Amino acid sequence: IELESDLRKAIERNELVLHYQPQINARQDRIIGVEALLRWKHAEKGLVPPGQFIPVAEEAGIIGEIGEWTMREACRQMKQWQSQYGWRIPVSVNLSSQQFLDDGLVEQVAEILRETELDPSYLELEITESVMMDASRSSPILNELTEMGIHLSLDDFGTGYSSLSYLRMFPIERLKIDRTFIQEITESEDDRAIVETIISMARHLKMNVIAEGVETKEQLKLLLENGCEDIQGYYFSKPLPAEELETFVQAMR
Ligand code: G
Ligand code: G
Ligand code: NA
Ligand code: MN
Repeated sequence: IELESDLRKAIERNELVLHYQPQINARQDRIIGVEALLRWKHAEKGLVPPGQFIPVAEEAGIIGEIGEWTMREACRQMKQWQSQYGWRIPVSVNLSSQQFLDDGLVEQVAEILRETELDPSYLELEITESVMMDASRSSPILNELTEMGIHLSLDDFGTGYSSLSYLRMFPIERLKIDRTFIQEITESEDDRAIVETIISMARHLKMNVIAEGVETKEQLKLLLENGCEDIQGYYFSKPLPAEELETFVQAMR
């Protein structure tokens, strides 16, 4: 309850910040995007992890407001990087499935893009399988977003309960293999089989695929051998404050 009332004030108190985790094409050693990840710098409690406060925000019905702030800030920051450094990489923003229940998500995204002057092709929205399960609601929204020129990826892929047939029904361009499958990929034959199957399926469906939570050289090697070149994980970098991401990107080029 305390967390909830504090969270309501977090935006106006400027306590929310975004960190950015690089996404790397490991074959070309090139940065292909960044994922914006929300952080809350609570005045007394210090850094509160999103795993703790996002569920609170969802239950309290304020995830919409927080999500709007996040999207605006990510777009503003990416536009600034483009103007200042000429970066040409997209930013990925996580969407809570609750943000689909509010009317006006499409208009909100359009408004933010107009306001920040970010080209829609530099925005990727990450949805989860739960969004696709409410197909009659989500389908038109996802189609409209795609028609605006925004990209869609499916986050935490493999952990939900959705049917694979949804992959054909929705304009999803990229699968993000959940890090729980990557974690033991070198020890567990089962996990390796699952990951190989996801990569192969993505290829056949002409979708992009990225592995999340890659931490070791051995994991990276296995993924490359199986044709997954796009990598997000501590092996390359943890999520970084904006300034540190600038240093990271300059060092890579
Ligand atoms: O960055 P970290 O591993 O601490 O994130 C924990 C969880 O919080 C992840 O599941 C991530 O998707 C979620 N998360 C982080 N930032 C956002 C955000 O801006 N919006 C939503 N809906 N979830 C987020
Ligand atoms: O649910 P989602 O995929 O949005 O969550 C991304 C979260 O995963 C981020 O909070 C980020 O901090 C975390 N993460 C990213 N890379 C790694 C990694 O290599 N190992 C672990 N344990 N967590 C990671
Ligand atoms: Na994500
Ligand atoms: Mn994920």
